[in-house]
Amino acid sequence: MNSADDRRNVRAGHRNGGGTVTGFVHKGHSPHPSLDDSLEGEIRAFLTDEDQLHTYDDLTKVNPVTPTTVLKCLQARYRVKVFYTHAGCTLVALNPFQPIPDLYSLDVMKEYHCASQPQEFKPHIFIVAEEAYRNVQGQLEPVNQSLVVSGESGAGKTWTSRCLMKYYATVAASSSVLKSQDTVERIERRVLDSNPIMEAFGNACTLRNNNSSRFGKYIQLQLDRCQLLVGASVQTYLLEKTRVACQPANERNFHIFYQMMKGATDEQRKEWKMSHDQRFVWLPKAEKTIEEDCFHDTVEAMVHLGINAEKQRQIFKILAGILQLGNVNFSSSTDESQPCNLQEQSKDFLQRAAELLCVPAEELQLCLRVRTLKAGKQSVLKPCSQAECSMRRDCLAKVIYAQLFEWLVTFINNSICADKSTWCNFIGVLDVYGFECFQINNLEQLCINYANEKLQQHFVAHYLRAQQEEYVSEGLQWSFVKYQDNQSCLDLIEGSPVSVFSLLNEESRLNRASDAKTFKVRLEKELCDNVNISWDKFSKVPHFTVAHYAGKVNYQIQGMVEKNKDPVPPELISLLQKSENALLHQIFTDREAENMTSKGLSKVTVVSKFKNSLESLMKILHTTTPHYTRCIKPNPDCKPLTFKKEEVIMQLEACGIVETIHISAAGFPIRIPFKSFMERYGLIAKYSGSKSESHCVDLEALSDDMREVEKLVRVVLQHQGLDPSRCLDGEKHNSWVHCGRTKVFLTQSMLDLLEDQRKRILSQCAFSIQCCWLRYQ
Ligand code: AOV
Ligand code: MG
Repeated sequence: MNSADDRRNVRAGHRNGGGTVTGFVHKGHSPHPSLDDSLEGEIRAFLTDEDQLHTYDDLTKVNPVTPTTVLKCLQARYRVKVFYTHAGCTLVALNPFQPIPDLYSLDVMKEYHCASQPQEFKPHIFIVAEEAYRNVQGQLEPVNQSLVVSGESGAGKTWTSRCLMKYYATVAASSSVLKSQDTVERIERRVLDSNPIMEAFGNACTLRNNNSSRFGKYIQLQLDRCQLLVGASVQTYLLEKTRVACQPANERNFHIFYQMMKGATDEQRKEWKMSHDQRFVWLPKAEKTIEEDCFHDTVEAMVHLGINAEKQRQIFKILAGILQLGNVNFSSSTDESQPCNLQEQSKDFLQRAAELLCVPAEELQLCLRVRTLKAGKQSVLKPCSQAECSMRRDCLAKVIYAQLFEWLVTFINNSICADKSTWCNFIGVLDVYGFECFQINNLEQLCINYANEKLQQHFVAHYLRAQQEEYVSEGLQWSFVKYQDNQSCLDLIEGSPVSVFSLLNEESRLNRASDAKTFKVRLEKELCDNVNISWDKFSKVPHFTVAHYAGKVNYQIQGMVEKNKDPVPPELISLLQKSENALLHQIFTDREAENMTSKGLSKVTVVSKFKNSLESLMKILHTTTPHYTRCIKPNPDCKPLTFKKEEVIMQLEACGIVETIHISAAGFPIRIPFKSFMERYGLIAKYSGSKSESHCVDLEALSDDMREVEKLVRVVLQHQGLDPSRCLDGEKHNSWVHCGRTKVFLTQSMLDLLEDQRKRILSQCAFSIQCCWLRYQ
């Protein structure tokens, strides 16, 4: 593996956009390049230097920054197996689609963690991790951090989040794990073990990713005063539960079912009524071959988290019951007044499902075939059609699975969450399902893409817009970089008074037989002004097309309203409440479950619930300092080390990476209020020993005044033999520092310079005091 030296930047120069947007990272003494090196050196004729492309660690240094040059640079790096590249404030991570030996080893973690300046090392996800970790303590006050990992499906978000969690479980471990490979302490172990469980239950093989997350996740790693990891809490977002009962062509059900099928002992197989050759309708095989030998790991993780053997038995029996349910089919009834019957070959499956779910078989059958209508105090029984019966069967499976997943998340939280009194800050890691565009897209994709749209907006709002607006309000001369604002797309999806969501909710509330055509007509009529929506007039299937920031997606309207209502027949809930499986009984007797019946859900639709949960997430994100990692999927087929330009350029353009680089390259990533600036660096003016007139600043007399700050900055620059008129000028994009109205804006290089000088003065002072002391003695 590379040595530490090997990992250092090959190219001299500093990472310009490396700081955080708010707050700043303290850095120790660092040799800085001369001004001429770092400014002129960067304005190299980029395209004539093609054989050096792979050495550019930061895309902000590429010149000129265009989608093509950025693409070429990334491609050159990918070719030499360099997968991480800075893009100003963002880290770009290219998916190698094959394990890279030692890239994430303990030694590498140690190097990044122990480095006085990790930023000087080669770009790596551990730099982002370490930066956030150091930022938590903050120079001025502790700040919670968020690591936002984004990218399309299969780009590497979940992989990256796992790396981040492993990093913290190692460097912030309460024991000295850095010294030994073998164990991670209990809490760290448990936090990490939440991953395989949640992935087993919440991930599945899709056309785009063999291990696709079918839920969103925000995990907060809780740190105590000493920055040690003391616990964590997980918030999950909208599990794609439809998958349990309906898998898109060539996709699979959730991993856990396959793990059980493969990993069960003979005894378990007997208990779960699952023979080797049993075929389950809900367990389609995907074309791709997938490793599913993880049953043992999942169980082991469950044990670590405290899910005892009895609870595990209950969980697996429920899952086995769901599989049996999938093989239950109904024959069509000739007489409308009679419920349709179970198909002959389904009887055994229903019997077994009932046994595994511990509910009376007769009652289960009745629930699936007959609807109970309440008219006042009277109940009327109405037979269900064949289609209704199947819908009720699917609904039963979905509601059980979704509730089981919720229960697991709550259990995990109880097991890993630290007492509030023991932790004071957190680092949050966000890993949501990536942007998706299939041939047929449903409400699930609309929600997933909406979540990605929200994150993009957070990025744009927080970073791009905030940065530009702050320049303006602070009086910096700044030529605006145009960026794509996705507000109009969000307005289309979630806005008020009229949007796709509002119309969908209205349709759901009307409670009439859902008709795709009427919904389409309403959409067309009410949203015709929005440029982000369109319709193909000649298409036979009712659909609408949304122009997302990441591309256009066609959504099928059929079934959307019903999915949004997500009704659960109350008979099913009462049946499950009677279950003798203690776990099933418990999860359906909780108060939450009461809201699940059709009555309760008329108030809370799927999209309203999702919108609310995303809004609370956004609120949390806004209170933290964000760090963005953009995962890029270099080819659509998940082939190792294959770089398809068209695929990558689309992703770069979609996420506005070029605009980001422009702003970061030209900008001042570090901003410090005058007062804090003088408090920290005022001593430089006093002790720098420069003969320059401007250094005669009376420390006592310093106020939060721009002129004083400017004077100080001049002293620092002059002391370095640099020309202040060149470096201190907001109008020039290559200046190092600018004084705004209330804050000083700095490049990373300027911050290094200041820190460097401050440190030197402090050590000189310490030395003088020591001499005095010795003389005195
Ligand atoms: P995703 O989370 O972004 O998609 P994953 O993190 O699951 O994507 O990555 C997809 C696959 O790419 C993984 O299963 C790995 O095989 C491989 N991979 C990703 N990053 C790396 C890496 N750094 N080194 C080696 N292999 C990697 V989705 O969850 O579908 O949006 O909903
Ligand atoms: Mg994922």
